[in-house]
This record gives sequence, C-alpha cells and structure tokens, in this order.
Amino acid sequence: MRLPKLKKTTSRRTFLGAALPALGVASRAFAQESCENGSVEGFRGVVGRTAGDSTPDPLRPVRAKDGSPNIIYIVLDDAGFGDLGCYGSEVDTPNIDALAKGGLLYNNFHSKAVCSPTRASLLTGRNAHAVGMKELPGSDQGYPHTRGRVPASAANIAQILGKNGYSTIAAGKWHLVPREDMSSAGDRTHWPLQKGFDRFHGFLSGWSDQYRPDLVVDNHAVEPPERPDYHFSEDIVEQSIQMLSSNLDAEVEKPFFLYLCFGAVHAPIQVPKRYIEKYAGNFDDGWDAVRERRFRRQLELGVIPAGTELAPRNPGDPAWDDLSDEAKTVFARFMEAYAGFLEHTDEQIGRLIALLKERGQFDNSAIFLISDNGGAPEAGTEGNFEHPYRDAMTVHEMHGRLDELGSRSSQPLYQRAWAMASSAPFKYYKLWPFNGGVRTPLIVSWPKGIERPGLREQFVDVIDITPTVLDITGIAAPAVFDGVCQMPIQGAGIRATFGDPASPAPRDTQFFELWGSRSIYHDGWKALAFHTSGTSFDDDRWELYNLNVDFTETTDLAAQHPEKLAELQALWWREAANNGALPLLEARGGRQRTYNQILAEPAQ
Ligand SMILES: [Ca+2]
Repeated sequence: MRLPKLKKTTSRRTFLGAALPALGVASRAFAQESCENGSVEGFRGVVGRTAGDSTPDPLRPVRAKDGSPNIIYIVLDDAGFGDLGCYGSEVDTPNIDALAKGGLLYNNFHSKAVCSPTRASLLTGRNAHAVGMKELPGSDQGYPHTRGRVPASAANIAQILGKNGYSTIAAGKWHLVPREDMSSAGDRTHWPLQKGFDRFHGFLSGWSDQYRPDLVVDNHAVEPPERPDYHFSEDIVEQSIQMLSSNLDAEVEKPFFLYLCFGAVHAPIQVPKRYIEKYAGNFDDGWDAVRERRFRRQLELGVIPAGTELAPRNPGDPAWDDLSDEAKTVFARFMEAYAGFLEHTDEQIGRLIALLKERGQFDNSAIFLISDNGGAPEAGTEGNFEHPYRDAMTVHEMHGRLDELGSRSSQPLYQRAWAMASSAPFKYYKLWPFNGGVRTPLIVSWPKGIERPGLREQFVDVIDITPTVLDITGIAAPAVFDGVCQMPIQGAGIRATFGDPASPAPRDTQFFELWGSRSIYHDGWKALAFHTSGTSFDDDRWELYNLNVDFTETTDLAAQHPEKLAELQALWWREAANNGALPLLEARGGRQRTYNQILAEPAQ
C-alpha cells in the first residue's frame, strides 16, 4: 500500500471530516491547509504492514561530482578600480596581485555602485531590483524592488551549492537584511544561516568597528574578544581557516563554498599603526598627483587601453595645491591609513591562500575577488574623523589628534577627492552611475581551470559570476527550490573567457539604476542620466558615451547622436521593466544627501 496522498481540496472541512477519523482523532481545534504533496518528501518505496510486504527506499546522500572545484568569493568593500597594485596602485597588495598574475584580471567588470545591491546580485545571479534590493535594505517603499529582502524565488549560490554536496561558509559583512531584523528577537529569515550557509562569523549591517565589531556567530550575537590586538579582518580569516580546516579534516573530498567579505576598506579606516607608518610621506603630493601616477601606471601595465584619457577632477573637489598646509598634512595622513588598511587586508587574503596551498586545495579552488563599488565619497571634502557619515570635527581639530587616526579612538572616512583617486582613472565615486561608481576590480584565480591567464576586456556584470559558477560546477539552476518556483537567472557565464581572451562578452545589454540615476550599456555604448532629488525624472539630462573609444567617459556625444541616445533611453525603460526596476523612485529620507552635497557646490 502506498502512503495515502492528500488530495488538494478547497474545503478544510473535507480534510478534517475525512482524514481525522481515520487517524482516530475525534476533533482538533486548529486548522491546517492542505496541498498536493503532503506525503513524505521524495519517498519512492512501498509501505506495507511489515517489512515483508514493504519496499524500502534508502536516503542517498547528495555528493558533489568528483573533482568539483571549491568556490571562493572574496568581496572588498569600497575599494576602487585603481586601488590594487595589479590595477596600477602604489599600495602593496602582493597576495591579490599574485592571484591576478596566475589568473585573470578583468578591466570591464561592473558592480551595482553600492553594497547590498552588488551583494544580492553576486549571490543570486540576478539584477538587484529583481530580487528586492534596489538599494540598501530597510528602505521599503511599498514595491517589490524596495523590500530589502531577497525572496525565496531567488535561491542564492550557497543554497544551490549546499543542496549539491558543498559545505558553505560565510565570514564577514552580510548587509542583506533590514535593521529591524537584526536584533536578537529579529526575524532570522534573511540571516546567512537561513540563506544557505552552514556557518557564519561576521556582522549583519553595512559597516562595523574593526576593533569592536557587532559580531554575530551563526544565529546569535556575541561580544567581540577584548584583546588589544583584535582586528575584524584578521578574525574573519582566522575563523574561515578554522572552519575550512575542520571540514577538510572530517571529509577532505567534500568541496566548499567560502563567501569572505571584508569590512575593509569601507569606513571606519582602522588598522594598527605600523601599517599606517609604512606609508608615511607617500601621499604628500596629494590626490591630483596620485591619480596621475595611477593613470600612468595603468597605461604601462596595459590595464587600461592605450589612448585613454584621465577623467578631469570631479566638480566640487578642491585642487590639492589650493589646500592649506595644515589640510595637506591631515588629508595625506588619511590616505596613509587607507593604504595601510588595504595592505593589511591583502595580508589576510595571503593567510587564506597559504592555508589553501598547505591543504592542497589552491589549484582546484575557483576564487572570484571583487570590490562591491568604487571609492567612498560620503565624508565630503573634509573627511570624517570620529564617526563615519556624522562628524563635526574641523580640519584643525583633526590636526590636533592626528596621531589617533586609525586607532580605537577614531572611526575615519577619507576626504571625497581620495575616493576619486581610488577610482582612477574614472569620474565620480561609489553611488554614481559613472565608471567611478560601477567599474571595479574582478580577479579570477583557478589554476586547474584557467587555460590562458592574463587581461580580459569583455563587458562583465556582477550578475554574471554565479552563472559562471553553475557552469564550472556542472550544476543546473533549479526550476523549483525548497518548493518555490524560481525566477530566471539573468546573468550569463564567463567561462569562455578563461581560455580565450577574444571570446565574446556574455551579454551585450545591462541596465543600471540607483536613487533615480540611470544608465544603460548596449554594445559598446552607454547612456546615463544623473538624477537630482526633488526634480522630475523627465528633466534629467542624459549623456552618451562610446566606450569603445572612450574608456573614461570623457566625451559626451548626446548632442551629436540624438538617435542613438533615444534608442538607448527606450532600451533603458524596457530593461527596467523586464528587471523589476519600476516604478522609478528616489531614495527615501536623507540617503540622497551624498548626491546633493556635490550638486550644491559650484562646479570647477
Ligand atoms: Ca561598499
């Protein structure tokens, strides 16, 4: 006899009336809705009265295919295109550079210009709007793209890999859950352990103190260790090493997915003083000179095409030469701290790589290293010393406490013009639709699977990473996950670029929207409109760039090619509609102030 299968009914009374007497229950005081598949999940045997007239169907543990690669996502926070050594920076990042040297360095990779949308897209392979993350979580404006919670219809790569025989570990910043869900009593539906991860060690919000982070381990908050030498970046790598090691000790054949997200180099810029001191004097010639140097080095390395122009300094940011001596002293120290913070991050990545090599796991680990957006401009022209985003200290006051910069008594964020140096050679910064906001590093290391290491110039978006992982692991994206019908994956894989530098880009169209600012990329062209809050979207001024010959968006062709602009504008509306990005909305509350503070200042 097969187990009775409940028939779908529209009437609860039918179920209560028919099924309960058979179970010997006279009456029950609760209601239960019924569905088609109320039987034991997946059982294909036969249940009789005894084993003699039954057929068993043993569970078959899911195992990954033999030779499946480990998958590692490393996410840097707020590091710009020009910040890493292999992208032309003077900052020492030898471990990241080594990954690029043995693997692939992409110069045409795109984030969503801000933390949570990039991360939601990275993990799900779908555009951020489509999965409810049009901006930071906690900004629900009543429409599906503003929920700040990735729906069950968009299972992420950890969930998929976990169901296919992988161990899954997340360490570091999460930022995919609204603040009201973060407390100990909060709804944990969108915490890492409910989103496919076996383990988690990190923080849930957008940023945290590096010395005293708001630590969460698995599903509960813990006090950070009170050690004078504690640092969050070191902790998450140490925890990753321990979790990976114990998994490998238990079952060395089982592949793993590690999602390692540094709080660095997002504010607060905090790092032990010896890392800052190493860079003493290195930035005394200021942000204009640093941008020039990085730009020249990028040309030498071939990271940017010959003939590229360095974008002019952004409106509202001062020339270094116009600053007072006191300001120069203070601002240079911020960049020394930032450089030290970044080198310290690279050192932690080196510790992870050493573990992988020691355990014989490096060659078959596919590592995808990105930054989630360009350099961070939120601290304005003078920077923040005591608190990111809300700091009233004057430059003179900062000068008096300069020795504390980067220590426990400071929570610094650098001056906005440094963010442009971070994003060199591009215009603007994090949050903007220009390349300074969206174009960030992507490095892929996989010694066993990358046939031809080197530079790659294909247009790639962050939604293309997870489809690549599905491709190289041979795992099909599920149509139904945990009983929920899945929305289509919108990215496309870049596996073909691993062996062929000339292989076509995975897709030729990609839209962008953040706080009403828009862009559309199509076939080498990019149209964009910067939106001023409080104005009509119809009044936004569109710009047009031919990226085939204008890597840094310096020549606006909107007036010369109105027909091309009109074509791309129409395409934007189509893509926005198809990717759940409508209605077009401004940011809620004060979030748009970062845009506005620049517009309020006169252009230079
Ligand atoms: Ca970020």
